Amino acid sequence: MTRPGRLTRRRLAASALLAPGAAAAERLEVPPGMREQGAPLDATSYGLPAPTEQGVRRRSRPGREYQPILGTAGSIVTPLGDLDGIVTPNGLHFIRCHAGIPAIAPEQHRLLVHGLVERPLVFSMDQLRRFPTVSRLHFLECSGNSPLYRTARIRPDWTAQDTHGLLSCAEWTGLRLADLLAEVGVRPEARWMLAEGADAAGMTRSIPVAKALDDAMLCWAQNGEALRPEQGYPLRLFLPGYEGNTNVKWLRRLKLAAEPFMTREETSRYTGLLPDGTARQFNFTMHVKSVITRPSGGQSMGAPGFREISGIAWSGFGAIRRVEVSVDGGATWRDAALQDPVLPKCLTRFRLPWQWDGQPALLASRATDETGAVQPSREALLAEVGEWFTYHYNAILAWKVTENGTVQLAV
Ligand SMILES: Nc1nc2c(c(=O)[nH]1)N[C@H]1C(S)=C(S)[C@@H](COP(=O)(O)O)O[C@H]1N2
Ligand SMILES: [Mo]
Repeated sequence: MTRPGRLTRRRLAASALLAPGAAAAERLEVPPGMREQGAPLDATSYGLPAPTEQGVRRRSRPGREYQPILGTAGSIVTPLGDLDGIVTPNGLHFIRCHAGIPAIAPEQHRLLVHGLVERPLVFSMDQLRRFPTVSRLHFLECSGNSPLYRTARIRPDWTAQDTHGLLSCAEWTGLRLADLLAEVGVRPEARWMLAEGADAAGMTRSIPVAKALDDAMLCWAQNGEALRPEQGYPLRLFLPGYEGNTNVKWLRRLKLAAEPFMTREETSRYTGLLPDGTARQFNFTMHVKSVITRPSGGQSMGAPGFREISGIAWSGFGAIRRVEVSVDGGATWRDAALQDPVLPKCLTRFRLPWQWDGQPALLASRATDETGAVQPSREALLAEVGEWFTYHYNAILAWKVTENGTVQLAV
């Protein structure tokens, strides 16, 4: 197996980092400093990005015109093309809601655990916080991310926010669901667990008990602070690697049972129709996937010269092992360097140095996870699931760099 390359000093030195003449054109002078005092410190502020960065925002999904305000059922997406590293700032985490964002007072919130358990119990937030706590970095992806199965509505001006923005990554903090289930005593016949939210959506999903006892968490914090209201404040179920929908927000009830509950969200929704007329149900785990975020749709290249191609890769089945990058539409591939940390069920940042000669190029990335699963081509994915499948699109995506330096979606 080829090891991913490292960005060594020698490789960097060998490439001309700047467009010729960039520094020499200006006189070498110390850039001017401020002569006046800066803005005073607001001692009780909650910080905001620099005014010139405030265009980096979530927005509605493509398809129709972008809308400033959505109804209570909708999604808004993360600006992946503007972000660095792997962590999504809380104010930019994507949002998917089926009945708006409920306002829940934490001191009144309760979690009921019942069904096939020895001791049905109700927990307050204070009681939940007395369990041992864990923090883990994980991605969260809506299984409806990347609406690219049917080409009719796809437009070349879509950005990475449009194609992949129902995806975020955060450090999630809470308790291990296994510890809570030990407290109530799961009966041996219990194979499934219903999770229900307190919002008006009546969001309910059946989760295998095996997952609940494995790495499931009940979270109250993301990236060091309390969950945002839109992410499920004060409590959400977090199932690493599972499709976004199963990560029930505003969690109020867990019920253990022998059989799955066959709720709306796992029958008429979140199933996939296969070519033979059967449906793929309980398609929980998000498949291996990647996208180049820089350069990506809507960005412009500027003058020819050195560019770092950079993007993110992830898999719900474990850690990313390898990311290959092509600049010629898949004719040839090179191993990208994987930026530490490379964690299971988490975004991994990859990077590849590239000398752009000013000619048209077709940039694509292909991820492999630790199970050996390789991200499929669009043709291979469609051949497997057919043209009427809806969720879990994970095919390789290409960005077209044009001669005048614009970057467009090429699918
Ligand atoms: N109670 C409740 N939980 C929910 C939802 C919801 O509408 N209500 N939406 C689900 C869907 S479809 C997704 S993709 C994720 C999105 O999580 P986020 O809004 O924190 O990004 O939450 C899931 N959990
Ligand atoms: Mo979703």
